[in-house]
Amino acid sequence: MFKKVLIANRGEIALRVIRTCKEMGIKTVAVYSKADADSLHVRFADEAVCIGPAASSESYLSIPNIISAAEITNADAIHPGYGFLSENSKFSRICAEHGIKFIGASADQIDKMGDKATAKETMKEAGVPCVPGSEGIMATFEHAVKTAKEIGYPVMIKATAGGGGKGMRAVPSEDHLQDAWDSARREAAASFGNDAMYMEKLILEPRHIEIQVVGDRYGKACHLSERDCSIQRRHQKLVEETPSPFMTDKLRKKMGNAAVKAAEYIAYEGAGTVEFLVDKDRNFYFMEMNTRIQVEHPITEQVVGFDLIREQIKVAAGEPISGKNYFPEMHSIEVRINAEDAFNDFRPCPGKIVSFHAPGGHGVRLDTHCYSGYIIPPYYDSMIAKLIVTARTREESLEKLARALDEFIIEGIKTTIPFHQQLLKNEDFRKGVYTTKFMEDFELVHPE
Ligand code: MV4
Repeated sequence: MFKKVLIANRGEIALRVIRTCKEMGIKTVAVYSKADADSLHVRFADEAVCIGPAASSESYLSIPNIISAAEITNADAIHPGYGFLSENSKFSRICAEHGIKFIGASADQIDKMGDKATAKETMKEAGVPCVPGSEGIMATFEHAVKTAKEIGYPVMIKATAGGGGKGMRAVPSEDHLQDAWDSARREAAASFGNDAMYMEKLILEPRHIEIQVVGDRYGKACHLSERDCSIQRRHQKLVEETPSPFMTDKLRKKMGNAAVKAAEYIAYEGAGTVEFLVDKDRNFYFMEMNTRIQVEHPITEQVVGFDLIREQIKVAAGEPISGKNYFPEMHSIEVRINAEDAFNDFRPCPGKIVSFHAPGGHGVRLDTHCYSGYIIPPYYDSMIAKLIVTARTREESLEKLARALDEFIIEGIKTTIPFHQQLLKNEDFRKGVYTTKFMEDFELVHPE
């Protein structure tokens, strides 16, 4: 087992990893930017190294600075958390070259899944259901016209370097194809320096349902059931829950088996997530595979009863997995509390938290790095807490969530708590009837 793990991240996930390391008797090293000197991850780690100025590009994204910090402190592994360098194949490779275990996917696996057209072709080979579409990249506009004719409109063109919605266009008919093609390529070139495109049949009003998987270095993988992440706004998830209100036992088995097949086909090592689109008839299609621990992992931990960070560390250290799949026995829901003004287009609101009181009680978990007096810096993302509630049924979870949101006090900045309180009153949400289109139609009432 590792003796010392460096956490190449900040905020709640850095704290989350430190907590598990402590429980496992592993020493921890925090890294921090000048803007994060007063952060709790710095305080709770055994050692802390300043790795640069506030800008992420010169601190949390600086590979030389982080590798130096690991070498100076003699860390034998690095946990990258989510975001930042967690899916950076160059970083994974450099860690390996320095004899530091990267607690995440290998460089090859990151590259394979990071290029979406390659990922899709790989999954087709593995026998995982995929949306009908082009075979790999379309080199020319003429090729796109021909492919769209074959699969039938509406279609979607997607940047192979994309993900998170950038370089992606829904195309209702042929007369829109030229504009969509030009603008998607321009956006992809500007965002990723890669304008290669592939095409799929457009799935109307899909649900986003993902399967958590864990694989070991002996080629074995298992799944830990699903998370429904359909409540999103501009590709930012707002709420996640498990089980999905749309799930059936039969579909869970099918999707779980497909996700395990996906992971085993690429000999996936570590914790990963296979994302699917699910249509109204419960057909499911591979969308992307995330080769990192995700923000919403706690709801899975709550319903299957184990610590996913511990699993990541164990498989990274070479332990085999049990090979058993896990099915939820409880219901868990997470809401992301962001420092944003929900009534002003979710505009970020960094600043000082004057007063902070965390909700608690039975079935309530709060993953956060915030406290009274903490100043949220403007340089990083605006998520400040994850409120996770768990109960025997969805109805009880919703009751608990309303109660926990009511006792959550954050003063000094605007947060998305009022948004979540209104969401909980929405009839469709309460019934569990929602798709990825939900937020487009949701009308927030401005408080007077
Ligand atoms: C789609 C789709 C409909 N049909 N693909 C959005 C992010 C990127 N990872 C894939 N996405 C989508 N791909 C086909 N063939 C609809 C979306 C989509 C979406 C997916 C999941 C969650 C929210 C979404 C919001 C808009 C569009």
